Amino acid sequence: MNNIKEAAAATEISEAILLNAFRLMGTAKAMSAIYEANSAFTSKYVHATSRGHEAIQIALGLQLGEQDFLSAYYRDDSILLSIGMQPYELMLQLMAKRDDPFSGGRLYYSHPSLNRPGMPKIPMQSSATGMQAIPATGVAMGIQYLEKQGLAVAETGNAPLVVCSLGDASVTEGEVAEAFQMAVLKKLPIVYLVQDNEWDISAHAREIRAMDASEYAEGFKGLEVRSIDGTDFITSYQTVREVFSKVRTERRPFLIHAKVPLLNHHTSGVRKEWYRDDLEEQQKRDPYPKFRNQLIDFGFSSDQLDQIISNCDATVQIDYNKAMAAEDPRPEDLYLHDFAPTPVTEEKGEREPAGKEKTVMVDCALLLSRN
Ligand SMILES: Cc1ncc(C[n+]2csc(CCOP(=O)(O)OP(=O)(O)O)c2C)c(N)n1
Ligand SMILES: [Mg+2]
Repeated sequence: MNNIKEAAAATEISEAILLNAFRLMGTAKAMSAIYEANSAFTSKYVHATSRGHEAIQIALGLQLGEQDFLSAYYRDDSILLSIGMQPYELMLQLMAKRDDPFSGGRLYYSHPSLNRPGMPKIPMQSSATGMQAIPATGVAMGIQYLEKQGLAVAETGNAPLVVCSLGDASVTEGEVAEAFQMAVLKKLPIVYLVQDNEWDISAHAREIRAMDASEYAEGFKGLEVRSIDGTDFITSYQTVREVFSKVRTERRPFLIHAKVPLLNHHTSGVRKEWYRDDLEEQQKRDPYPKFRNQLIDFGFSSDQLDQIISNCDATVQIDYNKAMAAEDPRPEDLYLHDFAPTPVTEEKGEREPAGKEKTVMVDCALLLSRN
């Protein structure tokens, strides 16, 4: 690749990032394909993949830093790959293996929790949809508290943010409304990423909601929205770059509404053919050929891209075999990782408001009801 075209340069996304994103997209696609090809084995372990959602997920994952916090949901395996997790590591969780880095083989695929240097921090994720919204918003409130108290001083322009990733259907939940409310009230440094594939397992958007996430967000004054084609890597990367930069400097919430197709089964527990009549139409929106064509237009050669894809396929096959052979949890592991030790064992610092007498919350409530 010597003469990358002006069109590519105009995106202000480097060649290295474009090719890395393509490699990640090829990896996610190869993982989905190998799980499907071995479904008699893999479907014993409930899992969902990001097939169809890869472009927005990779665009976002590549721009998270180690200062950030991520609440990813079960469909976010491309986000996990793009923060640097290896296919082998994700497969360890798929197959409930002992060395699964997220949960030691206890939780389903793509249920991450991570505190690893160089990567965003991931609080443990629930399988219950939408339940990440309030804790993730709480993390953003924690960041704001540390900044207000002068307990955390961030590098200018690179202050931490929280990403809370949600499916379109989960946004209809009350939990999510509460989280949005607090984010706009307190102007928290959080980005809600809503991946809108129009499906809520087998219920279509027209059966479960009267509006989409961007229309809904209009009711939350101060929640700025970007509604985009989440299958377009370039648009997705540029939107995430702009939004992250604003949140890192202006410290206020955003919502990115990314429209995507769902190209795989909802999870391994159901078959899309049973209830969907939009498969052909959604297939046309596959982000992978779209990105490949863009790269060809930019001047990358098809040989170079094909080479990347065959490396992805080979790596994924090797990792799959390695994960199959990895050790299962041992019975005694049941007693490990109950609670993480906390460094905070006593109260220090100034309570708010300063100088006031300490009062237990229940006493405050009793006092109120008496008066
Ligand atoms: C609180 C809760 N209700 C219902 C379910 C069952 N459930 C699992 S996934 C899902 C659909 C979620 O759709 P969406 O949020 O759009 O995400 P998608 O799977 O389409 O990416 C439902 C209803 C659940 N896990 N948790
Ligand atoms: Mg959905």
